[in-house]
Amino acid sequence: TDGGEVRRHDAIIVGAGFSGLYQLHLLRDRLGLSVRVLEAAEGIGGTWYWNRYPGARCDSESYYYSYSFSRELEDEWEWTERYPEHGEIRRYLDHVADRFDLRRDIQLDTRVTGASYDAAANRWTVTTQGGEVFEAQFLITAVGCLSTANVPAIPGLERFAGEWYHTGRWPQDGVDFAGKRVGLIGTGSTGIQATPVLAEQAAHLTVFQRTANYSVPARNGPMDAEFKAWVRENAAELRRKAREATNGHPFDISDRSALDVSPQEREAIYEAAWERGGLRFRAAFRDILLDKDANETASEFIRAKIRSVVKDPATAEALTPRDHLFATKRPPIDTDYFETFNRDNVRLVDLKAAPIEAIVPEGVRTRDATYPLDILVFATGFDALTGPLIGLNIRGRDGLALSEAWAAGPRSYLGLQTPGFPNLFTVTGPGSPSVLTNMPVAIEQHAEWIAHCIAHLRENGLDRIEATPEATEAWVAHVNEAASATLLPMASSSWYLGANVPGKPRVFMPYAGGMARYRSICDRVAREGYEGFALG
Ligand code: NA7
Repeated sequence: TDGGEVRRHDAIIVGAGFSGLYQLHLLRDRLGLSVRVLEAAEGIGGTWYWNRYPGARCDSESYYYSYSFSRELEDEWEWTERYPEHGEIRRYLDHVADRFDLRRDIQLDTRVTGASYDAAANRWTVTTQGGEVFEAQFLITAVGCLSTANVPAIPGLERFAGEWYHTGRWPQDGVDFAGKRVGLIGTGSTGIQATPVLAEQAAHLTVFQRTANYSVPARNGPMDAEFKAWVRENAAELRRKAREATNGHPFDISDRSALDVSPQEREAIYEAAWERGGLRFRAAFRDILLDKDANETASEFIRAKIRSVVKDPATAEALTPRDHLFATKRPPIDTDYFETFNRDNVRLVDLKAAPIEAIVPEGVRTRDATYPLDILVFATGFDALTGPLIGLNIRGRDGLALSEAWAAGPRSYLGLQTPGFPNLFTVTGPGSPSVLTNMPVAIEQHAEWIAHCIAHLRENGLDRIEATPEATEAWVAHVNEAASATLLPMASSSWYLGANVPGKPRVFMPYAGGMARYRSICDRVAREGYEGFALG
């Protein structure tokens, strides 16, 4: 503030999405701490505040992409569709904020620009764009994993005469595509969700594809009365399954190998999985992400589906993924994605055949053509996991910058703490299973672990917790080993590896050992007096 006033709290939480809301509730209402949440956006919702592009919805199913900590909350909220749309998720989070009276401790429109640790005082000083200064013993980042937009540096963008948008920073009031020639760059989960909706809304859509992708039908639809009743009856069991699952989803993964069945049986199993749709397609066999030959059967099944849906053979061929195996990059799910390329007003441009050279005032120029456009949409992803954290300009002991500590890739203990940064907790940080999991399950586990940890410190008259370098080295090695036990590191261009951002170190960032295993490791660490952490 102008008067140089410093606001003091026990804890500062950065971000008011799924993580920040629950962390506030736990620290304030269960532990009785003084807490302030600082949020850059003008509303609650975190990632879901910004992702409002046409077709934006969650790939986890609504009845388990939600909090499980309050039975009453669960009972009073009704989802309308199998997969929640962005607006419905925001309404849910707004409801949570009201219901638990969270808003009075959340400061919106407040972008954190720096945070530094003073060892003598054992305090974090947090500064904001508006010039405010906060001090707290604990700093908790709840900034999401896919929240720093990646807009590729294509020459000429500043001279584009039309409008352009990144999907992860979508205007609050939406964009009017009626009558427009629209270009979409990117065919990850986002581009694949947006394509069919843009094709409906725009006069013409050009999809610029660098890498063809696999996608499985979501089979979205309304939650009918029968399904709602089934969810209510089985709520406790579904939550238990989600908590105990390797990926935070309450469905069973088959215990059969794709290679142990006859080709006919395999085809029938994949057909049934294709009909059920969504992320559970992967559950058809246990070894799709573990064995290359097993995976190839799933990859080939989807390639055949693409050929059977897309009528123009050249377009079908260009849409057929060959550079990576199914689900080694985050697998999209869709509503009529491949079907959309049968429309008269949709064109696919294969950038492997002719890369983008520049953006020109009238549109996008590739090596062999110029495509005139009124609106350009970047569905080009995010500086995942580390981007939002490094963007906070965090400095720990002796002025050590997080960007320096992580110069060769993120190094955390359990994804929760980094040596040199005492009392800093990173919810769903790199090294945690977050992005490989149904996110709310990972978030609840992290927020609860952090709350227990802070309670432990206070009960024992301790002020400080910091990951040791040795435990961190061991965890980084374990994260690598867990990834290597799967096919995931094989997709050399995935954002799991940081490969989508030029100059970013190539390190497999999430923990691929499974949510259940991760949870038991975290529980054991806590039980054994916070093994691997120095307490003081
Ligand atoms: P992704 O999955 O990172 O996808 C980004 C897409 O944009 C992908 O197809 C990229 O092609 C493409 N891309 C990125 N940069 C360029 C340039 N310079 N030129 C052309 N094409 C480019 O991001 P999403 O937003 O779809 O999904 C992120 C996560 O959000 C998703 O996994 C869910 O967890 C939710 P590439 O494959 O790199 O060749």
